[in-house]
Amino acid sequence: MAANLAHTWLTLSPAVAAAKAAGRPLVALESTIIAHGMPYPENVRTAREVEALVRDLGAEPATIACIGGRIRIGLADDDLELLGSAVQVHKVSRRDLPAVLASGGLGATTVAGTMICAALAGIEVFVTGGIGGVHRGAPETFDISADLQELARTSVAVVCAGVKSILDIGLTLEYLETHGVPVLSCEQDNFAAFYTRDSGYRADFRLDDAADQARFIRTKWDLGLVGGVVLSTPVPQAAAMPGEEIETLTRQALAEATAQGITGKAVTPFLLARIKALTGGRSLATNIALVKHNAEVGARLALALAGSADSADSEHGAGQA
Ligand code: PSU
Ligand code: MN
Repeated sequence: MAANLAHTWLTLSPAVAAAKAAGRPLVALESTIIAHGMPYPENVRTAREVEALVRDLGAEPATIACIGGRIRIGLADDDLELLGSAVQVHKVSRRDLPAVLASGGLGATTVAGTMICAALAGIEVFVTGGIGGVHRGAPETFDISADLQELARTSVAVVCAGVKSILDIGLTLEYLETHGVPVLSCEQDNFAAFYTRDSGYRADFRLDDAADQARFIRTKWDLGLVGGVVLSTPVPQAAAMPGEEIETLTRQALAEATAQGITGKAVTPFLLARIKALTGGRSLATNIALVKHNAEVGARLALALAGSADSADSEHGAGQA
């Protein structure tokens, strides 16, 4: 009953509704990356370019946000402009979703928030930049992104360039293993590290081909194994940043966060903003390049998954525990 009521909060854009009706593959895109992850106007331009990339590959992009008390699946150009330029946009994870919808506020969905909304809309593939994870120092602070719990419970495949080294990548992978979330990698054996290609940690399974990725994911859901799958793909070589430089700047940003007493949901945006500033904006070009690459990988996966949908019980995909 709750799941049916939840659907009444959704508003699909005409393009998304048409794609759904025609059984064409959809790719969900998050909005926190627009509102809190990149500066204006590059954020809006990138969001539009990513949507165009997905469309060119034959899938329909569905950027997700909370606007005027509705979960909007697929945004118009002026919605993207609003999210990218508004001064106050809520960062919406699982905890925050009821508050922003009930109050009619403007909310950008995180990986966790976007997964929930994508699942409600029946979208199986979601492309982002990097997922949240276990923060360095989490043994003391308990700061573990709600993204990881969401991956454990909500059946959406999340394409990303790994996680940023502002996090403890080893502990993030341990946490995902504990919760039964498979971590796939394409183009290399190791899990990616966002600004750099190699985290130094192996992914669970390497699957370069979209058809193989789709078969893996469909098999998991066919088996009734509820929950997400992480598909990591590295930033293109030409756009990657030097690893030592990122590590030095990350340590500096972390020290500043501690010194300024930054906690809770403010931690990730603070670290992202500081690293952007400390690299003199160079990290932004890397960020844009990796998101676009992720979009290509995600669109191919969505096409492959749509091709495999006939053999599957659709209730297993894109559902919640
Ligand atoms: N990591 C990035 N860029 C981002 C985020 C994470 O490299 O924009 C955003 C995503 O929306 C992610 C959220 O879901 O931050 C995680 O925040 P927290 O650590 O507060 O759960
Ligand atoms: Mn956190």
